[in-house]
Amino acid sequence: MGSPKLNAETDAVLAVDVQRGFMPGEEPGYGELPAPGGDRVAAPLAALAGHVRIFAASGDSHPADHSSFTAQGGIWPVHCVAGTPGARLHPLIERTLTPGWFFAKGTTREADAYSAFAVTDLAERLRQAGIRRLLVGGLVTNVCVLATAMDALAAGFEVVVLTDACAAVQAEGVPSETEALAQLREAGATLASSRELLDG
Ligand code: VGL
Ligand code: ZN
Repeated sequence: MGSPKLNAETDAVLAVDVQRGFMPGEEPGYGELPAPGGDRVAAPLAALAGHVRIFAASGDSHPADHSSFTAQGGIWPVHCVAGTPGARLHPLIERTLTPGWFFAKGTTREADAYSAFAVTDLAERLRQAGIRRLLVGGLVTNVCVLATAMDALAAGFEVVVLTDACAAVQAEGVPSETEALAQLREAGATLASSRELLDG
């Protein structure tokens, strides 16, 4: 297992779906499918930005009749529809993102894509950039962070899951946050807080 010490050359941050729709709040777009504490994950992610070369982000960008929505027989309320406020990244992530490193997913009606690797060239891009380890956080721990971090491990990257930069939802048919983190640890991810990394 790699030490949690930061390496500016070979580490990248991957902010998974830090979008208004997954955060509690009253303003436009917030509260569609809110993870309690979801508005608190942006700051610890952004705090790592000065220590890595690449700050990548993914986001749900669903059509209005996406198959994962309850009206279509799916399990989720309408969330993160492309072009609506709910799909926008948290402003801090928007400002911190490395230009060209945003990856949209869930863009077609039929296919859900919980993992940021599923329908993108993210793995290729990271390899070409010489990235070996991903510092992963975002929303939500037990769905898209889980799927993304699992795929990152399967693709051969080292993975640190940032425990203070994740938030979960409770829903039927998805693992609890505790189960999700246990799965990730068993698959080879390191669990650490952004503080631990920064204090290195
Ligand atoms: C997510 C539920 C539905 C996520 C996306 O980003 O974790 N969760 N779509
Ligand atoms: Zn979604």
